Amino acid sequence: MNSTQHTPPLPYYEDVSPGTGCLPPRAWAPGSDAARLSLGGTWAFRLSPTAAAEDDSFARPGYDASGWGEIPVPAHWVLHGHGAPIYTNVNYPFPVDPPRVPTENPTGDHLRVFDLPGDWPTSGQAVLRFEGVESCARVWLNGEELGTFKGSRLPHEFAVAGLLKPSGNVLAVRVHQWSSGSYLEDQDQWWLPGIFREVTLLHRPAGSVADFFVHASYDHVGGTGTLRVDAEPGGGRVTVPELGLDLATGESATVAVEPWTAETPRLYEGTLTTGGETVSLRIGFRTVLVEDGVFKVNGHRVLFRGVNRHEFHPVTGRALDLATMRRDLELMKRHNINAVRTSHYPPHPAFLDLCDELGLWVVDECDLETHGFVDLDWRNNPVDDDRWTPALVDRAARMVERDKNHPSIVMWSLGNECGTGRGLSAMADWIRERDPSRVIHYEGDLSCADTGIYSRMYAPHAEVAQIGARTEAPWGDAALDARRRELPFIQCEYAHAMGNGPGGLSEYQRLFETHERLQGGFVWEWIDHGFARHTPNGTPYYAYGGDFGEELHDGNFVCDGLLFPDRTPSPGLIEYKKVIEPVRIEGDGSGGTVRITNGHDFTDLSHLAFSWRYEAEGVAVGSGELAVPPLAPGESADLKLPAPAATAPGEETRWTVEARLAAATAWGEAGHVVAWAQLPGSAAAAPASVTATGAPRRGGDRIVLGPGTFDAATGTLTDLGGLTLTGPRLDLWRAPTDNDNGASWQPDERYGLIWRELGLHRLQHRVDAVDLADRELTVRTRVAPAATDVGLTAVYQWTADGDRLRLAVSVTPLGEWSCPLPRLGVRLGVPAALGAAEWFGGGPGEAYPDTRAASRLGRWALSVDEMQTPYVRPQENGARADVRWARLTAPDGTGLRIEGHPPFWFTARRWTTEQLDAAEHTPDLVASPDTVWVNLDHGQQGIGSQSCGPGVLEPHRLLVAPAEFSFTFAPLG
Ligand code: IPT
Repeated sequence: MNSTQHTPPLPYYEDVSPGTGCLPPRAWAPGSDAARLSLGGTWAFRLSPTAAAEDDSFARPGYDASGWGEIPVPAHWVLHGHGAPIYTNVNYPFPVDPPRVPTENPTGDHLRVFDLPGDWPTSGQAVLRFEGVESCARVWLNGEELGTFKGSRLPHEFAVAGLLKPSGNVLAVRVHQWSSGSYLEDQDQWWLPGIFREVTLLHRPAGSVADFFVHASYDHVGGTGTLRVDAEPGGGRVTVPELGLDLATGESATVAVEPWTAETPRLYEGTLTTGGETVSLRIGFRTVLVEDGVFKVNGHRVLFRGVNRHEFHPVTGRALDLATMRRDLELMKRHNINAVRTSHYPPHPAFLDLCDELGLWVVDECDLETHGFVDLDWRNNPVDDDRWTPALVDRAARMVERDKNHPSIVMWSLGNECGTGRGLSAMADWIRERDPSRVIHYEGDLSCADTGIYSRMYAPHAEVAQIGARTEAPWGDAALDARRRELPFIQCEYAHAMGNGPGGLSEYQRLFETHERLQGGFVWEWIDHGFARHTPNGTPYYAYGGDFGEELHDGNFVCDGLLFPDRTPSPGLIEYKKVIEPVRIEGDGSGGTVRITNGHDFTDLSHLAFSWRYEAEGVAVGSGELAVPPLAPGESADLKLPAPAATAPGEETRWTVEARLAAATAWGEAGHVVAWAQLPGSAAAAPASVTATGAPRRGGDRIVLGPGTFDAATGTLTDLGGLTLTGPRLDLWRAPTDNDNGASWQPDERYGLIWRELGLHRLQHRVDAVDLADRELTVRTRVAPAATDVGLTAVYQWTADGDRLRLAVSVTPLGEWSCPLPRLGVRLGVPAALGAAEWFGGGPGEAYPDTRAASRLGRWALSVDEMQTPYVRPQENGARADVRWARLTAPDGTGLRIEGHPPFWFTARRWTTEQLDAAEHTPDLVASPDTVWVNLDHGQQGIGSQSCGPGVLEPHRLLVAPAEFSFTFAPLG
């Protein structure tokens, strides 16, 4: 520590100790029959600008707080009109001088007067429990100081029996936003001070359970479970009626059981009874171990289809209600997610109960991150300074002791992004000693000296492939390198879901399914942390970093989830669901067979019902059930599809095969689609060509060709059969996505910046010739940005038959291009009345070259407004893949039909790309009263994951090359 200018001792909120006066940590026991009193509700509240602005007289009984404000508990005061949230990712929002914090240290005094219920037991002890307070609390009851604590997302308890009165108890809590603990809580999220989890008074009867540890293992060979419940004090009894068990604490028994897995979350109800208390137990039998370099549960390799979950609600921040927690888990299960890393702190304990119940593998992570030291070359990093070790071990112990009885937890994670240090080893040693039954995880130390699994974040595909083959480049000490090479591998973070994306999921999944060592990963992250706000005129939007006047912030990097802030699934989640589906349905349509493979780790397929549909031009012409045998995990079967129904010649057909839940589960309704695939049927006949029958005629400043009218000087289409158009012309620009822009630490290929630098958002179109020939109109142009000699020639060749216009575009690059293009196609404007879209192609949601697994060929109808994806920071969105034809119509049926040869990317929006690019929040997007802007693209650049991870894989880059594509336009109505 390099702190200067202070005379010890430091005040409690700045000293490195974890606190004073707290009881030892113990197991979370929601199922206790001992009396409890919730102290949640409305408290008196006063905010001070510094830690010492007010004395502690408010804690004394009789203090008059009538002049104070109010605050709900649990809550963050910055979300209740007192101060404001701050968002920083890596940076500490205060000078780094551990363990000192700024003098300006918002301090919230909380006051609550409560009575004991009439039936509150008079004997025994009582405990005051805090589930979570950010970041440091000092607590008094009836004027007596109980102590202080840090460790925001960890529980703390005080013994209070002697202080309680039947009525008029005064509970006073002083909370400091900044403390030495803040140095250990530099997670990438909003800084949100307050008492944000419950406060409860717990009766502790004489002879109650001080702590208990359920050991419930599973022997997959014998099919038996072994149960032993250790408790303090001893002498209690454990019953599990369903298993006929009645044991003394500390005694073990082995009986036939059904194991707990994330796929089959089998829990047995039990009780632990001591002289004074009965605690209900929910016991799941399972055994976790690393064997032969593979992470196994119950003897089987597990593949993590995971997400990183921060606790977040767009209104209440990290004060989450039970319904929101359950909603998160239902959404995960419905999207085939089977694992959650509790980034980067232990979640509300009830969340883990729900994980046990619904079935998720959990990596429980300690409340620890010191990332802000990275730019200081890790100088004074608390995890490498022995003075902090007690605080670190205290955090580990509070996590493990609270959460140790959850079968869902299979790994303990020491924390996130702390560099390396002896403090981490001390935590790992403590955990290993206390609970050897789980694997220890930490990503930040490549040596893996303290861990049982090799974990990385955002490793590129090629490197993951090497790791899968255990041929990664050697690193560090030879013995440790050899040890690490024997470990299983996960990506604790990958596929950065910021804005549009992530791209490249399919390629990762293929690797995970190929190499035994690669046991999946956890997408970063579950939900966008955008706060619900309104503009002055009442338009809702989501706020991100910088929107609260923070002087240092990281903008919309806080919005990088698979869910929008309101928990609507983003296209990224739909894509992830498809990519990780636990059943593979494959076939090329030839031979009328489909191959079904069970990709579950534990269950057979008997819980799924399979069906097929045969579609012509996106319209079902036949459907039925498909009998699939109850394949065991890893097994495949080739099944015959019925003879296809006859369809009209030239119609494009597809098989769609779906696997649905046969019966409702705790998280999904019967019929919920778990997996699906499309198999090709017959291909479309060659497109009906437009026989050029019309001849272009020039008249004044107009040229008329078939149903089209063109500007004679520029060759631009201005009218089609009475529809006023802003004619199609070459377009290369897209509003850069967060993944296009890339992260500041990405050295190159930040194409969003490169494109802008090159000027692709300000292309100039020089018209070189407007040539009329016998049956065609040819417009030759050179398209290029100012100040450079690179560009493209675009030749537009127009032909017409009676009522259709065909446009063939031919593009030739000029000069030395050094980057791929954002998009390549044409943009046109159509009347704003054409607000309804229908298309035959990929849908229903958006897709890009490397995010298109979930796009299915069909006939889709959405309004233009519904085609927009409301990324919190507006950016390119809404393209539909593989579109054969699209119609845009007005309510009166007039409109435009567009057919593409080859199929195209279809985008329609009520603002221009330039407006989309300029927007910072969704209300900045103002619909044009005149125009719907339509992009018809021959190519799109992939999305990648470069807002934190690797960029677009080679095959998904839109390289600059000669291209030819065509569209047929027909007026409707
Ligand atoms: C990684 C962090 O662990 C995570 O908390 C989050 O910040 C994520 O990045 C980006 O959203 S660290 C990164 C520098 C690799």
